[in-house]
Amino acid sequence: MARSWLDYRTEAWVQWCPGCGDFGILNSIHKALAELDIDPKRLVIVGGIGCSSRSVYYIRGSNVHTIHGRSIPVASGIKLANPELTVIVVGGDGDILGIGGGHFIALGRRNIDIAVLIFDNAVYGLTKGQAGPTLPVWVKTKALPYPNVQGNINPLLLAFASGYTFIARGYAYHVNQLKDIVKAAIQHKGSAVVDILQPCPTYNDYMTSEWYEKRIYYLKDEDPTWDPAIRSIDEYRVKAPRIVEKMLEFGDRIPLGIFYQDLTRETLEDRFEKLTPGYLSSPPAKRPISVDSKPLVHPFKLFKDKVLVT
Ligand SMILES: Cc1ncc(C[n+]2csc(CCOP(=O)(O)OP(=O)(O)O)c2C)c(N)n1
Ligand SMILES: [Mg+2]
Repeated sequence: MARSWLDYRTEAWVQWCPGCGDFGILNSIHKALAELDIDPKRLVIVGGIGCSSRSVYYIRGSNVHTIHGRSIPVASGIKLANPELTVIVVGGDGDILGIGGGHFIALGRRNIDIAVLIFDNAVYGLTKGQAGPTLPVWVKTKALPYPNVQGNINPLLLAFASGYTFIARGYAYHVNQLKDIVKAAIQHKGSAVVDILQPCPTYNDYMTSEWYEKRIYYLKDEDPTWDPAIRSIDEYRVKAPRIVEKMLEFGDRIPLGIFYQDLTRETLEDRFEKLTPGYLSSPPAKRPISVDSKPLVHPFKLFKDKVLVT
């Protein structure tokens, strides 16, 4: 029998403030996983540190709660060790774009088949509301003693420049539309990013649900012919200027939906297969590590020449 979204919930008590956008995002992930009928045993959700990263406890899977900003390298190692797993990164704007910014860029360059879901509330929620990397300059939220003096990152353009092959934006309280975007990100073969606009009713009293709901609209509603797919370099040349124009739009109007999906680029897994044929059918996680209780790789011999073993 197909799984329902209820099957992806866990027993853990959800520790978020009333009205937090994280609830909507969590629900859309549950629903996306159910519609894709993903086996929780083959699902790995990796989170960093932050309110949003706690989602790893609220979704059934073989999940990992890592340290601040390091969810992407941990997820990359898991996916490369066993490419059959569905690997999803969850975390906040601070975790993924601030302290983890270098790793975020590296994943785009690699194009590993991982979906990154940014819970973007523009503040450091867990540590009581400091300015996050997506908070616009001169905005003064209630937790800041002075207005924000730093400029903000545009996550979509950063992803585009880094080489992500699927780039989208969703809104936390539009659960069903977000569910469809998350589903497409998981199904995409390559590095996918979804920037999810998320009100933080406790600390961000500027980007509230009213603020967002006055501004957001869907690319497809404005232009029913909108098609983010890139199937050739010629299609890229024709579509890229309009895609970048839409990515730049963030003010009185904020577009949502799938901006870009490059179907032409190979993944790192494909490149590994070219370099070492057999990698995909026999990835590291499936190789024997011992025969007759004797390890095939002896850790001391492995490190013999290194300073690690004296
Ligand atoms: C190395 C390190 N530096 C700083 C912190 C403190 N810290 C914990 S969570 C966090 C930021 C959380 O913001 P975000 O990632 O946007 O998640 P949110 O809570 O808003 O969902 C910070 C700075 C930490 N845990 N580890
Ligand atoms: Mg945040």
